[in-house]
Amino acid sequence: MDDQRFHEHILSMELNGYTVLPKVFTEDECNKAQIELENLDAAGTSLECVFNKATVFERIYQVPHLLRYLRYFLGDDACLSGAYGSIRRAGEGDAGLHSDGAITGHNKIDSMPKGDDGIRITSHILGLNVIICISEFACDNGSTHIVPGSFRFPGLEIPESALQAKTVIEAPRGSAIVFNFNTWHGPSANNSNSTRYALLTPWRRSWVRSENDLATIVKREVLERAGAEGPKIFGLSSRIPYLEGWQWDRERGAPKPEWAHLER
Ligand SMILES: O=C(O)CCC(=O)C(=O)O
Ligand SMILES: [Fe+2]
Repeated sequence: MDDQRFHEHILSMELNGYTVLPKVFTEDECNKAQIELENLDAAGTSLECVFNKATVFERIYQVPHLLRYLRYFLGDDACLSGAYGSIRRAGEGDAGLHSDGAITGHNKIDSMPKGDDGIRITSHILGLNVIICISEFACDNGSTHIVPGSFRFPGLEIPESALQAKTVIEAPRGSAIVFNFNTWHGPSANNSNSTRYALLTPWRRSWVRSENDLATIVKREVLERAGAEGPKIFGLSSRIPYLEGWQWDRERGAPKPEWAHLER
């Protein structure tokens, strides 16, 4: 992606709280991902942490223009926070709107001190959600709907009047919808005859609590294939030491070799 296009996508995030990045997955990767999602579903396997479940899902953190974009807003050590497969079958309904972070922290009622007066943190982008469209997202097949600009709303409830501004995002197969996790969004009704396939891959600043402790969950061979970027992406290099600081290798997120016997 050239610099001009890149900066157009930056502006779109700043103004609207979302953008659609093209060509994140190829046609071939979409075909493979769709088959793998159906296989997992047929086997009754959960669709969480999919990077551990088929190599095509490792692409979610390997696409240079996507990574550049995420790091522009979240920092060079931005972390993957979760990785879910999504299958929305024909006839599934409109799931309404929400903003993310209500379970992990910044938009969780229990975590909001009285002193904040019900005002959530909207001044900076603390997390981005990335929905990789394994199917085309059309206006009638359960695509993500969103209220543009709603990441600025200060409260934990969306104002009633804003609901009229809800729009369905249309996005080509292989593209990624990237949005500020404070933006109000949700899956719309699938009124088509086909299934909507997607990968839901939220990212966070390294010091914001993730949805899963991926540093612990990621399989060793998956981490190895992620190469030099792996420890940042899976949050090893931002891990809280479980030993004293002098015993800890911060970059690897593990005890120093002489304390390897204390590895948990
Ligand atoms: O499936 C969708 O369209 C929305 C998913 C969503 O809300 C999320 O990933 O946080
Ligand atoms: Fe969401």
